[in-house]
Amino acid sequence: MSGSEILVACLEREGVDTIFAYPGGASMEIHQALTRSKKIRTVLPRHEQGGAFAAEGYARATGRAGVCMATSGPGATNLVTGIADAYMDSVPLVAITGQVPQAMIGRGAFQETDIYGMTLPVVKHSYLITDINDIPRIVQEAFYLAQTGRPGPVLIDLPKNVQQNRTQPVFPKGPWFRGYRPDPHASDLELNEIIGLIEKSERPLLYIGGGIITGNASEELRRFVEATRIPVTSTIMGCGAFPETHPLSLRWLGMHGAAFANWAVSGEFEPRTNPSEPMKKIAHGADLLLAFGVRFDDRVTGKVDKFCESGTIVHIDIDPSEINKNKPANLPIVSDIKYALGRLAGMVKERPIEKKFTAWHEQIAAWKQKAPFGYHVTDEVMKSQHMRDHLKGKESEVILPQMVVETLYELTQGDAILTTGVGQHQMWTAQFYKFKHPRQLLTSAGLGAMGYGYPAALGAKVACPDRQVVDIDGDGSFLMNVQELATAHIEKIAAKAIILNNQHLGMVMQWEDKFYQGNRGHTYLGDPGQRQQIYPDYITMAKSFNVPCERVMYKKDLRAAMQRMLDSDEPFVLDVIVPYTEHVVPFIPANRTVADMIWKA
Ligand SMILES: Cc1ncc(C[n+]2csc(CCOP(=O)(O)OP(=O)(O)O)c2C)c(N)n1
Ligand SMILES: [Mg+2]
Repeated sequence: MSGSEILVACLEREGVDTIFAYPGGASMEIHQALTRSKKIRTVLPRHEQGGAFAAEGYARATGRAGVCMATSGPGATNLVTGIADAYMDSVPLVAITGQVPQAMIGRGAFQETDIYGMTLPVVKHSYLITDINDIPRIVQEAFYLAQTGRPGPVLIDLPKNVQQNRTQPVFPKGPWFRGYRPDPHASDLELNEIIGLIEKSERPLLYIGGGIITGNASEELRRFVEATRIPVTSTIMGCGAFPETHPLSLRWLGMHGAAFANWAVSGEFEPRTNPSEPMKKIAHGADLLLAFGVRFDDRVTGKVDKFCESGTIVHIDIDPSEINKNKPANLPIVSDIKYALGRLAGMVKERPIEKKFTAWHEQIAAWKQKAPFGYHVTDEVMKSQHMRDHLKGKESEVILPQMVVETLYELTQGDAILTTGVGQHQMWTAQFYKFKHPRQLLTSAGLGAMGYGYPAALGAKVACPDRQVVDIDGDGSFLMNVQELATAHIEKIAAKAIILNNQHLGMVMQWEDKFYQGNRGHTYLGDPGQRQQIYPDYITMAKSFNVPCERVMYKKDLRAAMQRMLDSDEPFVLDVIVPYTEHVVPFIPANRTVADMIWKA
């Protein structure tokens, strides 16, 4: 067999059913072998970045490694953003790149790039294969590493001569690495310590993240929560790990998270406008923070030393390098979270927690009442250029972006898989859709990569063809990978896209309004000479891809148009025109505290 055929046989042995691959001189040998595979569907994205994001969408929706492939040089570098994204959000991804023949490496050969070196800081592991006999072992290791422990991206760089060499492959039994223990278990001593802390606590709170989802620990978490009555807030990565419709859910926290979740962590303070004023506490936050499968990201913590300043912190993570990285923990535990939560749930069932935390639950209920996620048509919207340009005489028909997400939530009964781009629309998606299950919100959280939404939706739809998969996107983000409409149409992947089209790079514009007196620094996406026009025209653009698209400007048309989109068994774009004047609230400015939170809608 040739090296390429061996590679494809190895992918089949790993159970790969789909690969997102864009060919070129250094990888076409592998494409030739893929044409002969009966088990693997090769999807041709229209840009390697789209392929990498699609593979990630597949992986996030299923938990199984997504696979993407590109040729050497520019093909490989086009994968880098996707690889970095998978690294930041711990997504299992196997990225395969063709490389120039070994004899040409280091000679500045045509389309030679040191992709191994270039991706070193953003991979869990990487390989440059130099011997055809290593292919079976390396592919097996790559999948094992990508999918076990804390998942992440693994790169395999395969020179063309190795693809062309021939040998009789020997497939090894199982991967084994000295020192790699992907399944650490907390001791009973440590877990008992947690139970002791809960017994002593008056205001315990769970702060959970993507680790619960990648660790498949949602069921164990629910058992633990229902046995202890400890309220739960999550990161954006953790949305759906615990049902957001559950009475003990505090939705998600952080820069644009729920005010009540942020207060529950750090306490409620008198609002201040100047960060040099002292912080005056109104109500206590958590005295015990159970940080499970989280990494104290700055978008969650704000000024990190003020984050849960007066609480005891228990931090459980599978990755020892997360412990004490951003925030010191009083009780750090390295463990698989599924094991730890399952064991904890068992322990509290045998020896129930005596505390009822009644006062704490009442405080949280009051906070929820005081500051729910909300919006209304403000004066600013009424007086905006948007109204003059598009809604003159029909002002009451204006569609706010939040309404669109709420309508989608109703029409899909909260059961769709959603992807997003990056920006305001991403935050509103997370705020106004309540996620009931893990793997329902697929979003570029850590890297914040615009252009993620639609290709990720394609990957998720390929993996879950019977689910409704909807990308809620921004006009800026959607345009960054708009070419994937071709992939959707040609491959018959019926992923839907809703563009919350505000004609602006809305999130940057929000910061301009807050911190730069509204001075626009290249954040307008429309045609300045013709502001009444919607630019670019997604209807004609989608038409050229043979993808149906409707534009919605008036509230009265929204629901029916969205239903048509949902009912379609083809890809579909819904271009919803919304005002640019909306700001995402709550908002804790970067590196500030809960006392600086703007939360009134
Ligand atoms: C690839 C990339 N480039 C730049 C940014 C910086 N950025 C963050 S949000 C944003 C605006 C996004 O605009 P849009 O997609 O229209 O979403 P909106 O905020 O308007 O909802 C920008 C430019 C980014 N996150 N990713
Ligand atoms: Mg926008």
